[in-house]
Order: sequence, then C-alpha cells, then structure tokens
Amino acid sequence: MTASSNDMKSSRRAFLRGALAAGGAVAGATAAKAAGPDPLITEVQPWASGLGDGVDATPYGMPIKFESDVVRRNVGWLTADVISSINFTPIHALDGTITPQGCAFERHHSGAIELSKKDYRLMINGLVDRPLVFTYADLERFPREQHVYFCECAANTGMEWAGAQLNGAQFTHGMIHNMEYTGVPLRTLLAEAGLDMAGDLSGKWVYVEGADASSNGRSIPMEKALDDVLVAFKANGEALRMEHGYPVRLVVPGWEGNMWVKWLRRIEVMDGPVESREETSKYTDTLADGTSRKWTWVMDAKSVITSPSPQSPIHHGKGPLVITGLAWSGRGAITRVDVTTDGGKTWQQARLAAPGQAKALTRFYFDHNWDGEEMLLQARAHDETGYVQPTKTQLRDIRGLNSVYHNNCIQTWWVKPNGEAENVEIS
Ligand SMILES: Nc1nc2c(c(=O)[nH]1)N[C@H]1C(S)=C(S)[C@@H](COP(=O)(O)O)O[C@H]1N2
Ligand SMILES: [Mo]
Repeated sequence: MTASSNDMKSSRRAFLRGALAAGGAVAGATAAKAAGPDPLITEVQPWASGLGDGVDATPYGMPIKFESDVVRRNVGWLTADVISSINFTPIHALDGTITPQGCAFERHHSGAIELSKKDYRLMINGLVDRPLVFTYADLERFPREQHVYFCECAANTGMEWAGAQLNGAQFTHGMIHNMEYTGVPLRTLLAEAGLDMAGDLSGKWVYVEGADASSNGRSIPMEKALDDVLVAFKANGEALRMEHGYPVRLVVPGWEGNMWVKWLRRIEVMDGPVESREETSKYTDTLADGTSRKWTWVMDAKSVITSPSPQSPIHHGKGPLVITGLAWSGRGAITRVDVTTDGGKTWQQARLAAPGQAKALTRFYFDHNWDGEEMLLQARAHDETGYVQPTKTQLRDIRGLNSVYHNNCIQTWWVKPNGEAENVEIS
C-alpha cells in the first residue's frame, strides 16, 4: 500500500504542476441551444398517458431506480474481509444534513448481528447499589430525549495522511453519518441502578460493550457518561437498522465513532478504564516521536466540500456554480465555514444553510460565479470554541506521519476546466 500510494501521490503532484504550468486554457462546456421544439415540452409523455403505481405497490419505499448509484461503497483493499470492515456514506450525492439510514456508513468488527427486541437485555453492574437488567420494554418506559448528532469513525480520512489517495469525498470523508436519535439519557439509567449521583464520582468510569462477538468494549469517563450520552433506540424517526445496532445503541455525542457501542449489552461502573483493545492498540494516535497519545475522544472541527468533488463533477459551463459541503465539530457548534477556490490564497465566507447545531453536521453553500478555469477548492471550519480546522502541513507538524486516526485536515479538490475533480495535496 505504501509504495502504490506514494507513486499515486507523486504522479498526481506532477500532473498538477503540469496543468498549472499550462495555464488551464480549456474553457468549460456551455449548454447547447435546442435545435428545435423540445418533445419533453411539446409531446405527451408515457408517464402522463397511463396510470402510476397504486398505494399498495410499495409498503416500504426504496429510492427510485434513477438514484441507484447513491449507495454505500467499500474499498476492497482497505481490510482483509467484509466482516471486519467499513463502508462509506455517499456524501458526494446527498444534501441537507440528515443521513438516511439506508446509506449511512457501517463499521463492524465481527459483522452486523440480528438481535430481536424480545431477546434484548441491557445489564448495568459494577459500582452501583442496585445492579439491574433492562429489557427493551423497560427502556421504553423512561423519559426520552431526541437530538441530532454526527457519528464519525476516528479512521475517517485516515488514508490521506501520506498524501492524496482515495479519489472521492465518499471515500476520504464518508465514515460519517448524522441522525436524529431518540433514546434515554444514560444518566437516567445509571440513577435507576443506584449510582450515587451525590457521591464522589471523580475517577469513576463506565465500561460499555455490545452483544456482538467483538463486543467492542470501551471505557468512558463518568463525566461524559452523565453529560449527554444517550441509550438510543430510534434513528431518523424509525427503529435503528440492524447494521447500526438494532435494537439499542449508545450515542456518544462529539466523540469518536468507536465509542458508540452497537447492540449495547452491558454497562459496568468501574473505578478506572479497562484499557481494552479498542482503546490501546487501536484508535490511539502514534505521534512523530513514535509514542502513542492516550485517549483522543473528541472529534475536532472538520469540513469537506461534497460537490463539486471527484464523484460529483461539474456538468455545466462557466457561470453560476453551487459549491456545497459539510462541517462539524465534536466540541460544539460550527460558527463559520470559509471556502477558497485558489488553494488558500484567498478565502471567502460560505453561507450556513442553518445555524450550526452542537455536535451535528452543518450544511454550507458557497454560491460562486465560476470563470470556467481550474480551481483548487478547499473548505475550512471554525467552531464555537474558536478552533480553526488545520492544514495538512499544520497537522503533520504536530502528529508526524505515523498516524491513521483523527485526521481533520483541510481537503483539496483540483477542479479542472472540463468540470472533473481530483483529490490532490498542495503545500
Ligand atoms: N458492538 C459494536 N459496536 C460498534 C462497533 C462494532 O464493531 N461492534 N464498531 C464501532 C465503530 S469502530 C464505529 S466507527 C461505529 C460505527 O457505527 P455505524 O456502523 O452505525 O456507522 O460503531 C462502533 N460501535
Ligand atoms: Mo470506527
């Protein structure tokens, strides 16, 4: 992988330099004027001269066939097999902020399991006065909340550390989804189990695990567990899909996706972290000096232009062009997104579709008058803590080149005069 990614990187760089030297002379295609009357306007079409489907045709609807390319995709060579693997959300083809469950990325360590509500049990044990086992029906009787949050795998953008590699926003940034969850605050269930809320909880942790073979156990400090963690059973209004943890998953807002335990089976209150596989040999960041940083839970502010992008090229000539993308921060709300079309020489403020919501995706638009010349497109997110998304160089200066996880650097798309776009790295 290293050799081929390096080769790819150097050839892309050479290509980019060549193109810049040539001055990007080709103008964008302009829409041809229709030669005669447009039959779509003047003729009665089949869909207007017969009947459509009845309301009994589709008890549960799927997207129309013309949208059949808006699907999850995986990258075969990334993992050894599809059971312990990842696929990616087609963010290049979506708009708005809510990710439909049917195309939201999946990450499993031992496959997606089928667990019924009837067979579902959640145990809370350890340092509590009243260890309890909840059924699904029990969970439904506690007061609920609903919130929209993003879930980003710490490995999102992980292949891009060494250089521009995967050619598409789906692959570089698609290990993310954003859903409206309904569930019970974890603190409510911990109180039910007799956790002494008035007592000294400093140094206390919860260890959470799933019912799948991998169990994906993670330690979460008590402060977070009592803050905004949800034991969720609905997403975007309906039951969680099997692949997202049906019937119950943990939602850990703003923190790395690995902690969002699916098929949640047990929560143990402990007086320290377990230091499980998923929080030691995996999901830690190796720094420039070869040591590993312990615990990187919060997902820092990040953004990506979803269109135009390599899988979403421009299909029209110069003139009005909608540039759009997503921004998010695990520390709070997105307050501002900047866009550059010249590789960071000049920046302009994008328009947020709605005010940023804490720990949720924010959609931005940049309404551009394209001159038909090549562009080096980038977006840069700011969050409410004042944090500004770093360049790849800034991130490498601190993190070195040995990292995989937690890459939130600014992404560059090289858009060519013919409207095609390519993943490149500029310095
Ligand atoms: N039980 C269990 N929970 C799990 C996992 C798993 O393999 N088993 N994968 C984790 C990882 S690494 C991520 S990024 C998220 C992905 O959630 P999703 O599949 O809904 O996208 O779930 C986490 N929770
Ligand atoms: Mo993950």
